Amino acid sequence: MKNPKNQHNPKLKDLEKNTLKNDKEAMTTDQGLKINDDQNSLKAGDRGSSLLEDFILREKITHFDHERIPERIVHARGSGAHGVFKLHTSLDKYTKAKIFTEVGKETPVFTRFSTVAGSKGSTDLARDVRGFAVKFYTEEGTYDLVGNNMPVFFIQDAMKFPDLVHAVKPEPHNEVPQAASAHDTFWDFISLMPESLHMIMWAMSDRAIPRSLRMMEGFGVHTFRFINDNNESTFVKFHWKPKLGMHSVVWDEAQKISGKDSDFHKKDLWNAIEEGDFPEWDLGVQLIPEEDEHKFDFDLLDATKLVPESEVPVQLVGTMTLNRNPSNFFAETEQVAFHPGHLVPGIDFTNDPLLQGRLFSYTDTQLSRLGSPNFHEIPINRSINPVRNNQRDGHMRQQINEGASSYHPNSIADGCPFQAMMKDGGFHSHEERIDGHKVRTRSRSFMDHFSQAKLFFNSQTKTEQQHIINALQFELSKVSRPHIRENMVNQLTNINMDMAKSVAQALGVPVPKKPAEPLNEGKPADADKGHYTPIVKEPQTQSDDALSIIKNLKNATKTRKIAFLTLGKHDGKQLGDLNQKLKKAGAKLQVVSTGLGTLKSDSGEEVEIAATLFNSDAVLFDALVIAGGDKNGTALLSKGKAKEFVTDTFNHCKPILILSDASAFIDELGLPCCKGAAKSASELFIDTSIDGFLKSLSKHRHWEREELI
Ligand code: HDD
Repeated sequence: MKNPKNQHNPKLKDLEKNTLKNDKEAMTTDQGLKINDDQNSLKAGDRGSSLLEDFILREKITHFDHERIPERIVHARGSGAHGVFKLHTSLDKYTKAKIFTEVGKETPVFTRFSTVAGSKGSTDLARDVRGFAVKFYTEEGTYDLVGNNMPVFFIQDAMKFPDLVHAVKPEPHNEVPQAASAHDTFWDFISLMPESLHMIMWAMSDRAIPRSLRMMEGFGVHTFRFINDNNESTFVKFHWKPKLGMHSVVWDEAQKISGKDSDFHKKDLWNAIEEGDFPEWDLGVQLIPEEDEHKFDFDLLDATKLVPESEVPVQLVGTMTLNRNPSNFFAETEQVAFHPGHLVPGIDFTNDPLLQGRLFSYTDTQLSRLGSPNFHEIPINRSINPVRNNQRDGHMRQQINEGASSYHPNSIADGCPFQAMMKDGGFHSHEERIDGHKVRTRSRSFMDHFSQAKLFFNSQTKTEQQHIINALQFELSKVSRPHIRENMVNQLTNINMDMAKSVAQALGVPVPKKPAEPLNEGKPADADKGHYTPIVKEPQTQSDDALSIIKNLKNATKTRKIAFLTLGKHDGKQLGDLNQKLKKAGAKLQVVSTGLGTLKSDSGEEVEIAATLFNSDAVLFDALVIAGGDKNGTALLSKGKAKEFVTDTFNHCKPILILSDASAFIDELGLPCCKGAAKSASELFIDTSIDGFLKSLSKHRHWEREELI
C-alpha cells in the first residue's frame, strides 16, 4: 500500500538506494552483461554434454546453491512491516532519548513478529510465545526494543537459555514435533525448573494463540533504565497495547488453521496493511523511581516477574503505526538483525542476568546467520545516522573509508572521527556502584517461583482459567513418560490445587491431595540447599484485570472477517443492509458458496463469491451469516461441508446470524449439544437480527456456549 505520508520517512528514503525495479529492462548477468538465452545451457552439440565454459549457467547455479542462510536459532518464522512511532507525551523528566522527548516526532520503525520454537516454514498458529521486536531508526543511532507478547520469561539467567531452547525444539533423535511444546523434553525441563511456572501459565493461556499479530500486546520484558539529562536513572518497563484490543482463537481452531492456512498471521498482517487498515499500538511505560527498587515483593531484576499494572500504572506516551509492507522478504524481514544492546543515549540496562546474557548472544548469532561483522551495513540494518569509526574490512564490506587513519587517537586525521561529548549525544554508560564478591550464584530474592503464577491464574475469567487447564491437559497428554506428567502436576499444586487436580484427572496420574514439595533441579551441584529452596508464598497483589484478555475487550468489530454463506437466491435487500452496517463498523463481509464466480439474489442483484466451501474454511473467519430467502438456509445444510462450516463456527463460540428460518435451520443442523432436540436460537447464542449480530461481533465470542459443548 502506497502511503503518501511515507515520502518523508528517512529510513524508507535510505532503503531506496538499494531497491531495484526491473520494468522494461533487459536481463543481465551479475556483471551487467545482457543475457540473450536464459533457457538453455551451452552444449557440445544440441544433444551434447554441457560445457564448463558456460559462465552464465555456472553463475546462475552457483548463486542458487548459496541462496539459503541459517535460519534464526529461535524466532525463525517471522513477519515484518515498516512504520512510524509518534510521541504524544514527553518523558524528558526521565530520559534524554529524543524518541521519547520530542512530542510529535515521527521515528521510522521496522517491526518483526515471530513464533519462537518453529522452523522458518512452520505454522503461524503454533501454541507459542510471539516475538515482538521493534527497530527504531533514530537520528541518535538505531534503538531496538526486542520483546515478546508476554511480559515474563521462562528462565531467570541466560545460562539456561540453550537448555530451554534444546528442550522445546524438536527432539534431537527424531526431529519431532515441529513448532510444538507438547512433548517429553520440554515438559521434563519445565517440571524440574519451577522458575518457569509463571511463564508456563502465560504460554498455556490464550495469549499463546493470538487471532492476529495486530491483536496482541507486546512487552520489553526486562526492567530497563531511563537516564535523564542530569544522569538520574528511573527503572522502566515497556508495554505495547494494540488499538484493536486483544483477541485469541481457541485451541481446536488454532490446530485447524494450521492445516487450512499455515500462513494465516502472515497474510492477515500483510493484507491489513495493503488494505489501509494500518495496525497500531500505543507504547506505554511503567516508571519506577530508583529508591523504590526494593519496595516490591519480587526482584525487579527477575525476568520471571511482572510489575502489576494495579501497583504501577502504565502511562501511554505514543503510538506505533505499521503502514508499509516490505518490498522483499529476504532483504528486509529475514536479514533484519535485532539486539537488545542497540541503545541510544537516555536508555540503559539493568543487571537482570537474563538481559546481560542477551547482550552477548545477539551480535554473536548474527555472525553465523548473516556471515560477517558487517551485518550492520545491510540496508535494513543500516543506521540513518552515518556510521563513522575505526572498524575496518571483513567479509562483504560496503563502506569505502577514505584516508590513511583507521585508529584513534590520531594526528594525521585531526583526531577524527572524534569522541562525542555527552552534551553532544555521546553515549555514557550509567554509573552504578557495584560492591560484592565474584560469585556464580542466584540471589535468594529470585526464589519465589509461584506467587505470580498464582496472580496470573487468579486474574483470569473462569473461561480463561478453563482454557489454561485444557491446554495443560492437551500438552501433558502428549508426554509419553508418566513420571514427567506426575512431576508437572506436582509443580501445579503450588499454583492452584483445583487446576492441578483437573489436570491430573485427565492424565491418569495420581490426583494430588495437598501441595507438593516443589522439585528444583535448577541449582548448582554444591549449592546450599536452603538458598535454592523455592519460596512458596501468596502474591502481594492477588488479582490484576490487566492480565486477562476477556476483561480487556475493546473496539472489537474493526477488520473482522465475516462469511456470508449462500447458495444464491438469498434475500438481496438483507445482504445490502447487512453489508452497509458491517462496513460502517469496519468489518468485512465475504460471500462463501460452493464454487467461485457470481451468484444472484432473489431480486436479481449479482454478488461476487470470494471463497468456496472447499478452498476456505470456517476457521479462517471471525463470524458467520446464514442468508435468508427461498429456503436458502436449510438448503445449505444438504451440503456436508456447509454443515461442518456452521458447526465449527458454533463450537469455536463465534457469532452466528441466521437470516432465514432460524428454528428450522437449527433443527436441520442437529448440533451435538442439542442432543437431537432443537434449542432456540437465543439459548444457543445465535443472533437473528443484524443489530444483535453487531453486538455479538464486538464481543468476539460467545464463551457461554462452551458450557453447551
Ligand atoms: Fe532472544 C531472537 C526476544 C531471551 C538469544 N529474541 C529473539 C527475537 C526476539 C527475542 C523477539 C527475534 C528477533 C527478530 O525478529 O529477529 N529473547 C527475547 C526475549 C527474551 C529473550 C523477550 C527474554 C526476555 N534470547 C533470550 C536469551 C538469549 C536469546 C536469554 C540468549 C542468551 N534471541 C536470542 C538469539 C536470537 C534471538 C539466539 C535468535 C535470532 C537473533 O537472536 O537474532 O540471539
